[in-house]
Amino acid sequence: MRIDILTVVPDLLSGPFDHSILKRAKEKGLAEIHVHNIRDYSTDKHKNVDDYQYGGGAGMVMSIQPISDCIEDLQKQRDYDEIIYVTPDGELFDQNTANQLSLKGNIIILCGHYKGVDERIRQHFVTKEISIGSYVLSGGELAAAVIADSVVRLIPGVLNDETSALTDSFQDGLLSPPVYTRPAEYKGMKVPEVLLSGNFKKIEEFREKEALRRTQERRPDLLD
Ligand code: 6GU
Repeated sequence: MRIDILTVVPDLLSGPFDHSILKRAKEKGLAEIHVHNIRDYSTDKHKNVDDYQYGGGAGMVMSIQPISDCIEDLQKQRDYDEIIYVTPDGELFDQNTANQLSLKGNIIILCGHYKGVDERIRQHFVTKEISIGSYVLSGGELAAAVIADSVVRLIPGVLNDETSALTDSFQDGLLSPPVYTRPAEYKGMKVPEVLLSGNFKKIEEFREKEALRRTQERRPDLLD
């Protein structure tokens, strides 16, 4: 899978993909992530990427020229399955969307800044608009990193057995049960007896019950 991220702040995306699971995905050749500076595509003499909005009002709008040139340049090199614009008014991102995106070959993620991008970009290029939650970030970069992380780890071969995505919270519609490691007792705090019992049927029952209890307590909306 190849992910191209378009941004005016590429520095914000230089760190997140160089560690642990995402790094391994790149090393194994399972995922490629390319970050493009939209400013490099500006034909403006000052390399501007934004301008005042028509009709007046506070806040700058990202201009159509550098973004459309960048997208068209990429499209000349390969076909894209999805051109995603990350924006607070997009559809809410969830595990289901992550699963779907992990099946794609090439995707573009466009990060907005300021008041957002010229609407014509959204109408003529963007195929999907995603928000990562009901709060406002100063730009789409952190949202793009969240999406790329959650999608890449689902690509077959990226995770090993220990980190298998199948037992993640949400993957079965439930939150994960609690986990413990050694020691069995620490300053009087004990690990639940059943987990030490070696009785795998009982252990599985405990985990299912706890996952359900947690979901009921914390995220009853997931059970609807
Ligand atoms: Cl995708 N972008 C911005 N700027 N803020 C957000 C968001 C995206 N998702 C939630 N808040």
